[in-house]
Amino acid sequence: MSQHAEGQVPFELVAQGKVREVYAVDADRLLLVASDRISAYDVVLPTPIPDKGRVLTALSVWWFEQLAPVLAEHGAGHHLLAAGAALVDEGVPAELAGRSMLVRRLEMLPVECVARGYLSGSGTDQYQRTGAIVDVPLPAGLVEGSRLPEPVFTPSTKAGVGEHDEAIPFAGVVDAVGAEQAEALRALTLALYRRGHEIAQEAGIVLADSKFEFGTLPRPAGPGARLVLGDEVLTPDSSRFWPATTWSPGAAQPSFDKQFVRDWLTTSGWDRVSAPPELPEDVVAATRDRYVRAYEQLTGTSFD
Ligand code: Q0N
Repeated sequence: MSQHAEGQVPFELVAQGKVREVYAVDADRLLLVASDRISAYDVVLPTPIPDKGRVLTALSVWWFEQLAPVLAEHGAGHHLLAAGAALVDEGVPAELAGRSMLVRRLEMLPVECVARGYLSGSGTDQYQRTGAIVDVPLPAGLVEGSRLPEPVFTPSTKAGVGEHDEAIPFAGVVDAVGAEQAEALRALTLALYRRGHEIAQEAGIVLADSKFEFGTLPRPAGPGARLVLGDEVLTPDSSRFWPATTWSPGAAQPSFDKQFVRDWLTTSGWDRVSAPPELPEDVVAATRDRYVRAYEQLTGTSFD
């Protein structure tokens, strides 16, 4: 099981994340390749999770289909052109095709569009300090894991590799993309989150929050350009998935996918500074099972 796609892809690497790579196919198209790598506590672990890249790719593809009506209602689109076995015809090696998406090349907007329906993580930290998430005030009495009265748009800057995204006020989005585009991003982000939450809830998963990235098509560009949803969507790597059965505000919620990894790392003696240890095979197997279950629970179809 190879973790890195580099060297197997007959295209130029144009961007790289902790667990994914982006390749240039031609002037109009990119290939997004998801690896089997997993990160925890901000570092990539040395042990791959078999099939993670294929599961998250299949899940993103499924979500793009589910969300297409929401996008259309907002006069927007998504970047997905093709995925999976169909990509072999495009020159993608068969070993990579299942964890790859062929997408339209966009001009990406320089903001991360975050929607939160529950208080968690950095949102809780900010709330405890200020009663708000940047410029979005929240009612008193919320705790880690609380459902918010309404989902909120809490955009952030795109951090470089090794840095953390920094929450910004809505005015920062206006500065970056203009008032009209900023309003459209907020409305679309919240609409996508609401629909995603509704679908996940039916499958017994709490979609606590999610991060979306948007771009515009290079040609029409300028103010009022049509928004296009990019990146991966509503995967456990871009969103917090919690099991609905154990949701209980007041303490950290168990992660649907990564809890076995976090629990094992916590008891392993790893100091979170040194190189992380290899995961034992039972933790790998249980984690793979969680990704497959997330896919199967959400889509109602088996993963093969
Ligand atoms: C792009 N990123 C940052 C994969 C995702 N459709 C697109 N057109 C042009 N650029 C991009 C996309 C997309 N998606 C987005 N980098 C390039 C997010 N990356 C980080 C690494 O993993």
